[in-house]
Amino acid sequence: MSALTYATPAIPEFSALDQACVNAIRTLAMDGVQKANSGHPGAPMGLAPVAYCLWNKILNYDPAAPLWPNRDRFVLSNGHASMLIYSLLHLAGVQGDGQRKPVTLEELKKFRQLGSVTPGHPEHHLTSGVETTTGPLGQGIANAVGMAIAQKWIAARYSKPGFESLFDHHIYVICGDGCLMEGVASEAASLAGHLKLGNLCLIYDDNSITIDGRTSLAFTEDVLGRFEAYGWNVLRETDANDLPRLAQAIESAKTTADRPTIIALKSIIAFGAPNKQDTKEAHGEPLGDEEIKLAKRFYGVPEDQKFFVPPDVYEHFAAGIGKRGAELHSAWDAKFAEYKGNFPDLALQLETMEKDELPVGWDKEIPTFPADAKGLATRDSSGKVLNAIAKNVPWVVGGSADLNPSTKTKLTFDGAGTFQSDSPGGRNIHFGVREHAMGAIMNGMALSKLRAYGSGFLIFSDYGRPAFRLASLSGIPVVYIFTHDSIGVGEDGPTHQPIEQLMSLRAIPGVIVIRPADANEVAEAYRVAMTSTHEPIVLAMTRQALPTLDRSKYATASGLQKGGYILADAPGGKPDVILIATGSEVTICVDAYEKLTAEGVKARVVSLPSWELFGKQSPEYRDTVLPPSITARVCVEMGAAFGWEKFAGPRGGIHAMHSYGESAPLKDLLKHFKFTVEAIYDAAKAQLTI
Ligand SMILES: Cc1ncc(C[n+]2csc(CCOP(=O)(O)OP(=O)(O)O)c2C)c(N)n1
Ligand SMILES: [Mg+2]
Repeated sequence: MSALTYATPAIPEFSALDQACVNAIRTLAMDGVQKANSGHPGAPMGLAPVAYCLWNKILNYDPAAPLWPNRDRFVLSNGHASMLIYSLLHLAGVQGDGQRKPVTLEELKKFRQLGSVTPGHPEHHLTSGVETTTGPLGQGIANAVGMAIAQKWIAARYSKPGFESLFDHHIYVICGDGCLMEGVASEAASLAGHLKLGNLCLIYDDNSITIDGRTSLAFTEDVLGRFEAYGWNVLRETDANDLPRLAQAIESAKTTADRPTIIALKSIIAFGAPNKQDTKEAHGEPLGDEEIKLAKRFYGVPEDQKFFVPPDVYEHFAAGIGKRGAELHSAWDAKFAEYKGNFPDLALQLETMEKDELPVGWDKEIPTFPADAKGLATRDSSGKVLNAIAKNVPWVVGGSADLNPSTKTKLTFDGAGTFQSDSPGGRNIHFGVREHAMGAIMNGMALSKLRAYGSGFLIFSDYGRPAFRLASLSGIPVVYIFTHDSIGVGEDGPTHQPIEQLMSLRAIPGVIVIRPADANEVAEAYRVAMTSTHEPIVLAMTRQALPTLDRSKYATASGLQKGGYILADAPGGKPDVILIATGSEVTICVDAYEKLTAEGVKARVVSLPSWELFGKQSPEYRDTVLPPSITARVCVEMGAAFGWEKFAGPRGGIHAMHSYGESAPLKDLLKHFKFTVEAIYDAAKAQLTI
């Protein structure tokens, strides 16, 4: 298992100055945590040598241009060691990128303070050079797998003979025991092994300690054996302070192209702090002034200076990663200009992708669906619209967690292909039954500029929720297509019938949930999804067929763009009662409306496919759709009632689910749970008598 010798071409040389750089990382971390009076000093101290080696000797990264597309990616999956990445970003001189600010010495002193770019855990949207938001353990590993997939995909699609160097970056991740205990990491590592992602290198801080104490308390399996079984290249390193050896190990990982590599590093938490090293006390709390002095004495650096960086340390980083990165970047620019001359269309695609824009004509094939009483399931119209868009947006790449035939998300046009190790340009990804990793991998793909989508049953969105939350927090526009969106699932029964899922997704700040009522609302929902640049989108689709509404009779589906709109109205726009619904319940309301109207009752139907989009409209618009003076209302959704009070108001009724579903044919369920035209009609009439 362990590779004892490495055959690498050039082993970097190391000097006392290199050691000074390592110590600067350590002391900045100790001082930052101490000043904040909170945080984790131990991991950065143990990991400083390997992180230093990687950054200053190996990483192809231009600190002056943190968004350079072919940069090597660095992910700190054990985000609690955030002072490690902040110190590296600072010492390497990583600049702001136009949107996000750099980590200055002042920012290091503001570690964990309001408004700083050095929050408790690294946040992608705040800090220049932070490739992904980490902290919830395990996520970073799965993000990195997504980045590795993206690199392979972009290289396969865009590389041309003689231009391989434009697309050859690597993905490096540091993680700890905690990350490797988490299921999401196992899911992602399993897929990475299957896909033979040789561009991925995981450095495992195998320090045998977590917050509760030794890993012997709860983590005793053969971790590396597991990775071998996944098909990874496994290297074991025992001396976390042997700089040349660490560099060799990383170089060896880099040259192993046929599978991902894990380097297990036996490090010592809080190395150098005499009373705290190798103890759980090095975790989650500052070392204390006295212990910091002792550690600084051990490292041979000034004991009484805080946030001290010897000037030649900055210079050494500039001469290492700085010089290397600048040279590589300018060579890349020249090469890309040549590429652009030879392949202008491909270059334009890459530039459009980098800018988070869409190609001209991206929506030209989105269909309009004719009125049809029988209609089709929104999962089916979704599949058609997705394909129509993906055909014209070459970097739409995604798949499902083993439910392609059900979610209808397969890209079926010529040349779409399947992403596998021998076909890395394929656009259909088989994530396997791994919803959590799918979400986190999608985040990594999107951070590398692919328009990533993933799909499954709405009920299993629960399995991916931590990744959705991080997508939203960090502003990543991934698209989830969740089908089987209600008890309308039918015979599969309550284990497969979502109840609280819609509401719980709506509860994640920043996520836009859209539940279209018919095929034309589906088309509009995809327009919203594709033009989102910073918000994750959830599309909730039915398994069962829904009529395609006659838009010459009812309002046009473009109203979806506003989240909610008047679909059918009372004469003169003066209703006495409003029926409000989403998705499959909209047609039930339309039928109830027709019945009420035939009797002379003045009713209105509001289709409310997206609470979040509706919430973004002006109060005037919202009041036009739902006038506060009209308190007779019936809200209808085959999901949890929780939350609907917002639209029902103090007097309105809520027609929703108050229990789990049942296993039965759809028509029996609709009757049993009273999602019928008659029941809604009755509820509306009852409202008029209150
Ligand atoms: C999903 C998740 N659960 C719990 C935590 C809280 N937490 C932060 S660090 C940590 C222990 C991590 O141990 P390890 O990865 O070995 O880091 P080390 O102690 O070696 O630095 C825990 C449980 C978290 N950040 N994420
Ligand atoms: Mg540990």
